[in-house]
Amino acid sequence: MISPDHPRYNSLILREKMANAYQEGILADTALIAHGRGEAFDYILGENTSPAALQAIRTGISAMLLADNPVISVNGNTAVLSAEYIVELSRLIPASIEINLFYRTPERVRKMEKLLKNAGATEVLGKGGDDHVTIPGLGGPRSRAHPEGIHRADVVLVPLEDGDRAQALVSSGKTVITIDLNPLSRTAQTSSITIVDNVVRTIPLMIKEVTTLKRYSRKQLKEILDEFDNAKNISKSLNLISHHFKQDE
Ligand code: PTJ
Repeated sequence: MISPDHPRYNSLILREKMANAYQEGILADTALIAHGRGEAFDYILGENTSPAALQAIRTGISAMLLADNPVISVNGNTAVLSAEYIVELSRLIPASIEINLFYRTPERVRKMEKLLKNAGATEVLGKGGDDHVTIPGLGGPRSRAHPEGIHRADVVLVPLEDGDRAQALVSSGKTVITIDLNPLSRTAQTSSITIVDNVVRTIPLMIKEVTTLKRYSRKQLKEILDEFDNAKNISKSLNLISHHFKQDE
């Protein structure tokens, strides 16, 4: 039992959630390693959503609202940490939800589907062989795409993605929005819009932003997209990190 008085209470609760989900077979063992790497970056980013991340969130939502076929690609970590918020975001945009696993097993897919349905999802793509189209330039299970989902999508939100897949999605002409605490990861560097923030903070903020931006015209949303420079935005997060290490100067 973790005491709410513990100074690292929120972080410990998330760890417990991840460890339990691993015990239940929802997560691969390496998911815990990925989570730990995320924790380390979050720590040096100050465990806050930065102004740069807020701008990327605003841009990402503009892209999703302008899209013809937006899709949210969900892996184990994202589902365990944010299932209810993912479902809410997909309902508000509206966007399809598609399961895509790096360490794919039929059992994990079934458990992920159950988790997402329990969180309120009515339709979940990417299960039981329905995702039979291959993303060009990518091998293995993560190359799978549903014909009406990721295959057809013009904008894909891929939280905590693997670099090869982000690259392959960009190369196939899609706008790729990622959420990744590591601004140096290949995913962060290759995506179209990189939100350097913790998925647990980002998705609720994205939901808030949808409510605001739904009142905007397509022209205004396009202006937000046009003003955005992903490389510059990532540099702002890197500056934040270097500032953290120079705090005694
Ligand atoms: O469920 P599966 O089988 O699809 O596997 C999912 C993981 C995440 C295990 C798999 O995609 C993987 O190995 O990912 P990587 O290559 O370790 O990348 C994960 C990235 O997400 C790293 O750059 C982490 O810094 C980042 N990250 C970890 N936790 C969070 C995060 N970014 C945002 N929010 C987090 N909570």
